[in-house]
Amino acid sequence: MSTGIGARVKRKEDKRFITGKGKYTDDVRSENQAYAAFVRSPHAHAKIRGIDKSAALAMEGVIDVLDGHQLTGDGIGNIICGWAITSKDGSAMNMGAWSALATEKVRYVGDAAAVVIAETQALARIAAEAVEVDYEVLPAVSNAARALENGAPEIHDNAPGNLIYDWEIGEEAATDAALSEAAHVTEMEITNNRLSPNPMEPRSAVATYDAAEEHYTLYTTSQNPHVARLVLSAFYQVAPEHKLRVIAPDVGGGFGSKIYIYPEEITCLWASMKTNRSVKWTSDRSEAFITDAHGRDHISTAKMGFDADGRITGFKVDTIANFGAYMSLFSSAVPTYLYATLLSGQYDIQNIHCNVRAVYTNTVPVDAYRGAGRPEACYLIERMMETAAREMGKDPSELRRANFVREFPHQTPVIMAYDAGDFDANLDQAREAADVAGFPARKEEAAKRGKLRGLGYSSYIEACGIAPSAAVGSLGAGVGLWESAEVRVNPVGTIEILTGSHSHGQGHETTFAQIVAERFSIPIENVSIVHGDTDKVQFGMGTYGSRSGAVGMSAIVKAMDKVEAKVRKIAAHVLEASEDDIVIEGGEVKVKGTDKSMGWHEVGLSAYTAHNLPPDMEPGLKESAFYDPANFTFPAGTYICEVEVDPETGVTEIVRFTASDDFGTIINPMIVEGQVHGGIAQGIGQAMLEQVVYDDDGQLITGSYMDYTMPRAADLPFYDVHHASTICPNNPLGMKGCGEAGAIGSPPAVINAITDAIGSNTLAMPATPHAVWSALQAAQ
Ligand code: MCN
Repeated sequence: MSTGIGARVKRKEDKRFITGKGKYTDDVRSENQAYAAFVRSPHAHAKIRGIDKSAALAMEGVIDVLDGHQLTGDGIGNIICGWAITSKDGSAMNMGAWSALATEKVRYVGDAAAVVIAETQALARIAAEAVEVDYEVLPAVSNAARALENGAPEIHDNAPGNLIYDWEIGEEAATDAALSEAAHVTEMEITNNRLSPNPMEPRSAVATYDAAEEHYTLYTTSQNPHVARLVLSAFYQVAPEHKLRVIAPDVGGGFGSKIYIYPEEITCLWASMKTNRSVKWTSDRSEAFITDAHGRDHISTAKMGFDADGRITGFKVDTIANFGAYMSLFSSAVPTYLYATLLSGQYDIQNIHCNVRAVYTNTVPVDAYRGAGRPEACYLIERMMETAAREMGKDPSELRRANFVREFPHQTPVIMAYDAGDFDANLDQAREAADVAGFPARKEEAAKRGKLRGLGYSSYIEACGIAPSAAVGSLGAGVGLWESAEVRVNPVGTIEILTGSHSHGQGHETTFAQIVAERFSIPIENVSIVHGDTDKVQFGMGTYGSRSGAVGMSAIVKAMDKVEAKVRKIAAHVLEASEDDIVIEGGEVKVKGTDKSMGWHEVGLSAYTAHNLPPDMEPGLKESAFYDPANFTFPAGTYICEVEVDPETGVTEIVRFTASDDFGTIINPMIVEGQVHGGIAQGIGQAMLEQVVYDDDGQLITGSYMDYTMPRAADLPFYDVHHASTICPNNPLGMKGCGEAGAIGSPPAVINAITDAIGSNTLAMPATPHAVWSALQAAQ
């Protein structure tokens, strides 16, 4: 059975996961293990007048209680946002100081004022309750629009009016002119609900300081251990880079929330030095709700103009983005370069303008969550398209088709240059599979049963890969977004791949091995993937933005090119042939058209024995490469959702969900389908169930699964997933990312379907039964 590109190889890593043998951060137990518990603010906004540690310190087994003044006093730097955004007036963004432990003020419920280090986790938690923080409670604000109003409580001194930046993209005057001349203008106010990421494994950190070596080791639930090490040393001065090893072992999901460097890791590292103990902290679910970066939370108004033929003439958007109490690592890029640059959707729109105001509120920091900016853009465009079609009395799929980009490369007015795609093919395939032609009959039949049936489309495009480095650098990114790989062929011919990507559910140990096994014609069992350890892997930018396929695997291909070149030289020398005549197939390295050959393992052995190598060749067979892509990749597709609503209760069932995606070359269709399923599940969660709710004073109402509704199997339909691919011209495998597409494309399809069913367009996410029922009542 083939295990190469296109094969549905079962995930190699699943043996250890499904037998309970995965090794996660919380499984790490160091000698001398102590435990951290944070003293978290119950107030959304308060001054710290003082901290009384005496009762906690008096408890037997409490090692120390540390506070923010001690942390900053030891020179630990503030947490930073790594992407500089410049406001339209040329001013720099207003980044408020964020100390891992608060010093003067706490700014959200959950902000840590101190940490207890104790012999057991239970004791640390009990002692944290005994730490008395004297708070002077201040007025708070949780809603981003309200935070911009005159007189709203100000959260950071250097951010007047709570404004972080006021940024724009596109031509405003030209867009206004296009809208004023339009035959039809669709206007909407659209909110994108705030979400909590909820990976299966909560965050955790185990920090160990070795005083003799002046060296730190950090096990952490990270999607990008090298970036963590870089930021921890370069910006937070926790330890010099060469004295800090960061290991992200098995990580049970992240969805973006484990990209960032949080206060807890910084504090554990510093506390391990202070106490000379190994310090472990593991979040529980309640703590995750008040500390893991949230996602989305946009309030937008949008206008889309059309000519008499239904061609879009202009698109204008004004967005307020809630950033929470502090600027997290990538937060500034999310509602700007990952959002507004995608506002052209799949459509040829000549005039686009988008204004974004980023705002502080007394809530958990907001950053990238599966899709990061692109779901917000897609939701806006695709709700507008469906609404415009209804207003103009056009078929929603035909309105989309009338505006599709058909020539590539296509330069949008908002930076992105789409490289390849066939949007008609995805729409056709989805319509066919969803049996759109049979929908009227199904609707009629449902009506006989007293049910309202609706159908909604979403034709999404997204950008992943987030590169090239020079381009993102010019837009304000603090890091390059290339990837690295090392291919180590061992003397016996087995291969280890050291990659800077990090797998936390995406199946890299399988897909990465597939391309190597195919290239060198060896069994997939003979390839292992090494990732997640700064002492083992050369460097890496990690996994987010669905970049590991398009960027991480491209680095592997580049390194394999170098290995192959050396293999050819060795084989040509040993077999006395020309390099051009060497072929690698069937586990052998052969001379084309002859019976001369060497086993793959013999080439490996020759490279290491070095008894008979070409003159001047270095022994060994391992090569590394850094790959910096020429462009983003642009996955795209059409999703069609069909729902049935019970008008008596508002209960909505998704009866059919059809996807047609374009992910370029597909390495493993089974893994890709799994990614699409997971993404759609999260998109349906956003559309119908999930929402982080704060009250006006910044108290979190949805602090547990009693109030925050995660989708369960019974809430989800069977997915009908198809592919109609175009090859990405900008990477050697022709791949486009698939990890976020489902979460990006699905929410508007669901809401478009429900609003179609109930005949009312005033429905916001999440479309709970109560929301749907209320919208129905209002429409009657
Ligand atoms: N793949 C493929 N063919 C393609 C594209 C991808 O076979 N044309 C394979 C890749 O080789 C990889 C997987 O599909 O095994 C996902 O690849 P890619 O789209 O490059 O995404 P990444 O590996 O970079 O993963 C990141 C992406 C993101 S940004 C989020 S958020 C997300 C997601 O992946 N978080 C996840 N999927 C997740 N899945 C799990 N289980 N857990 C998470 O936290």
